[in-house]
Amino acid sequence: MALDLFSPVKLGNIALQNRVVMAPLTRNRAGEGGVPQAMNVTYYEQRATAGLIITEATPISPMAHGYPALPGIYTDAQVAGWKKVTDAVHAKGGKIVIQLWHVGRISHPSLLPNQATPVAPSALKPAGQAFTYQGLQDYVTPRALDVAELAGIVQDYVHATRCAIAAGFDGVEVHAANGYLLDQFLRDGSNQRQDQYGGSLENRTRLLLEVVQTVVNTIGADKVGVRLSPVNPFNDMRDSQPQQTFNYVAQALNPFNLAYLHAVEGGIHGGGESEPFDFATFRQLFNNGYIANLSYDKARGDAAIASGHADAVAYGVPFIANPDLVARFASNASLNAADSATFYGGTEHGYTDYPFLTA
Ligand code: 8OZ
Repeated sequence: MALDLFSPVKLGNIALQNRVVMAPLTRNRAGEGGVPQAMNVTYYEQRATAGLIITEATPISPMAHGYPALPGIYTDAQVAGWKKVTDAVHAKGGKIVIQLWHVGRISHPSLLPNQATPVAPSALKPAGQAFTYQGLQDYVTPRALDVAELAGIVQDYVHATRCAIAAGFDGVEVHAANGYLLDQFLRDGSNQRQDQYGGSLENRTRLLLEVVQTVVNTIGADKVGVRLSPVNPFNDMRDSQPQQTFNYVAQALNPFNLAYLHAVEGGIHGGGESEPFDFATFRQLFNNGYIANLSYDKARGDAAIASGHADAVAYGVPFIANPDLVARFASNASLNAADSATFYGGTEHGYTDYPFLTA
């Protein structure tokens, strides 16, 4: 029989009971100090029947923040808060990895320690506005990171990975997508450095590979995934040759023998039209597990798995509105509609109160 969304699979060391993955979803509902709170535990626990939960993007340090009410993964209190999440998911038989995040230039001084200027590969101000506690405010021109500072950022990923292990996660996903720091280094629209971290593909990929290497050394390659978004223009991103750039990145990740590569296969968050891109070739260049994401429904998810394009499929908006998405797919039930007004920030409403199927 052909494989489908309900076939179990192992991604590295992570055994999934099905291939319906919960995509990382920013929800801006963490407690004081970036500590996951009770409603966050309930939210993830409700979705534990996913084959794998990828948490919301989670800052690895105070300088990695860029939006209100994000959780973090760098203090003891945050670890204790996340431990309640992983315990609840594991008690329901689920698997959960945490997405490690540094926003780079997609931030604002009001969100950073001592009103610091956001950091980036190059001092290029992104078009658009930051979501701050004072409302939307124009992005500022970021400060180009000095080469000597990069080792400190790599160390922040190591610290966050150690915190993730202490918090009981099944692995970590390195967020290198959607216009945040690692993606800002990869794409030449945001990286105009003249040193060994800019210019050639080898140089633009260097920081990502250094991060992946140290994270792999910390937790083991079979518990590490990487997320890329080759043609997502969101956050004022562009690359002059996306296919060449990201084919190179996919191949450069092969030697690590990672658990998986996770790809956003187009543009998201209303960033505009995405460039054409051959995701079939990109996927074939990567030797290990592949999670596909972007507007898949059940039929397209099954087809992507049956054809061998993907090993698993990540669903975002459907998981916001359907905690029991797996059961609904299994019984071909209709899906709850998602309320976009409650995606970012707020209370339990639009977060933990979407109805389950009734038996
Ligand atoms: C939507 C709003 C804020 C952040 C991403 C972490 O796109 C995000 C994000 C999405 O990866």
